[in-house]
Amino acid sequence: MPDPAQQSRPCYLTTPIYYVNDKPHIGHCYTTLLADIAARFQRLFGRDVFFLTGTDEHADKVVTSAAAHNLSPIQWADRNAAEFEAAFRAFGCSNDDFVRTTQPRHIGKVEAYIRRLQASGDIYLGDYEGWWDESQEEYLTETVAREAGFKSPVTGRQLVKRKERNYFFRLAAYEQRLLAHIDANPGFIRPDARRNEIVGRIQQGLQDVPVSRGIDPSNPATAWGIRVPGDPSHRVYVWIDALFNYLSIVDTPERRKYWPASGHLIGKDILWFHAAIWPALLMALGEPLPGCVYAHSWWIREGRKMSKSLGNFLDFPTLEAYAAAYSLDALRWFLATQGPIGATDADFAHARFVETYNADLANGLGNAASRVANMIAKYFGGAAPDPGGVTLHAGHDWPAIAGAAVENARAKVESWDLAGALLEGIALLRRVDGYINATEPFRVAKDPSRTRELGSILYHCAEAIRIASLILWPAMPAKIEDLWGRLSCPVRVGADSFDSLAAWGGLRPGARIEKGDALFMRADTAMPPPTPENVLGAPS
Ligand code: ME8
Repeated sequence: MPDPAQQSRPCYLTTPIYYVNDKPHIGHCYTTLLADIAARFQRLFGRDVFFLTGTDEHADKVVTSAAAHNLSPIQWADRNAAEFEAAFRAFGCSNDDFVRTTQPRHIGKVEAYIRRLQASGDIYLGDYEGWWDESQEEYLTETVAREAGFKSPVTGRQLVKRKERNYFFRLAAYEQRLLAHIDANPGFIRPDARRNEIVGRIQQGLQDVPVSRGIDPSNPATAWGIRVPGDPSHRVYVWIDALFNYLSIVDTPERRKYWPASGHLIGKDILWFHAAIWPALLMALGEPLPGCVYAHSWWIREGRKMSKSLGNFLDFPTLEAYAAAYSLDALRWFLATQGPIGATDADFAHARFVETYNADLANGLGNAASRVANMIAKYFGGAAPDPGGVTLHAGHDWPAIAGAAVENARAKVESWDLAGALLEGIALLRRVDGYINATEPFRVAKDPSRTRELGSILYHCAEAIRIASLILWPAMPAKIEDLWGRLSCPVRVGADSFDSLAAWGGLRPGARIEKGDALFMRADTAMPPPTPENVLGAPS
């Protein structure tokens, strides 16, 4: 059972805020989708959820790409932030707010945090010389730079030696407290492999980090950012500005209850900022720390790393083509269950997509739902039969089987195994298939003296499908809400108690069970991958 104290606390989930110099692609959609699924699970479980995503707008590369498009940075940011918002909406993401770091509500808070840190002495003015990674806009320590051959560990670009007068954050002072926190809270950095990486790096020793950039009055491009309070010749370094979004947006009287965040979902590229610098900043501000920083791995494509130089990023129009051809929920399902949620990368290969689609959705969920609805239509005129009066078949104690699936799913959500939680729903449907094969209701139907037994078998199937559907809903809300309509058991997420929804026996005997169209048509494995150009010819 989940911890009741934890369950009654509000739940706050975040994604990285994305740079607006880029267009949305599979990476952005994936992290936001995972957060959406976690948020939907928690709402279903009855928690008060706040789910935040947004855009990071004060980067130097935003100034550069705006200029290349003959736009001012804010015009360029407006245009691309709108694209991110639209993409996440099209992806069915249920975020409660969308932060942009150029919004006054964020800027005012960042200024206040910096002032507090200046007053406490955690931020001070000093000189810095170090290895600058231009592509990531970050300084690397001498050790890290040397180990990486003086090239960016992320992009491979040559590092440059740079010296500047800057404001610094006393990161070094937090070394022991950070290690103690990570040690005392094993779930703070996940998965485990990522925690070990961070602990190793902190143990190598921490240096204070620059948190501002100088403004060159002769170069207006250097003025893009939030001014350091009390010193108009400096702006807040984009990473510090960006990290503060997690706090600034809930730092209001109505939303304070959401802090500290339950989970920051991110990609592994930005773990250091989230698992070392951010918690140290929070310690310096006297704020409680988030429950978990979860860093997933990479999507690759057809076995190859995706990169801008290879030009093979799975972009949003291609994802839309998949959604148009196979349904949005099928795409969400594939990304959520076959993605790089753990410590290893995952391949977006078209053949793998079709295989998963057919196995889990067309032959799994779709087939189980239509088989059972068809038999209820044929033998019981479309009304849910009566469950009672028949001994359950050996090995098929349905209330126990369904109850275990629900509890396993709930425990997996709590330990951030979202893919594992969703797959509990599919495993339950496979049990339904196995039960149909074992009990052969189509044969039982031939013997009029066995009608009660037939009704009991089909009731148990339909009820197990209903319970499986609860576990599948966070990934496939539209298809599952359609299914709930067909089973005459609509769910008011958040308002209905999850325990009663998931309890065996929720399906009312006599309820109308509609056949409807196939939820998922079987896909032809020979069809080429959908693209924005060919999508009209794709299956279904
Ligand atoms: O880093 N596979 O923004 P960003 C999976 N603004 N996920 C991927 C991916 C891939 N191949 N490529 C990118 C920034 N991502 C900062 C963050 S937060 C305070 C500031 C995802 O636009 C992944 O979540 O470069 C990664 O962390 C994020 O995109 C980086 O987005």
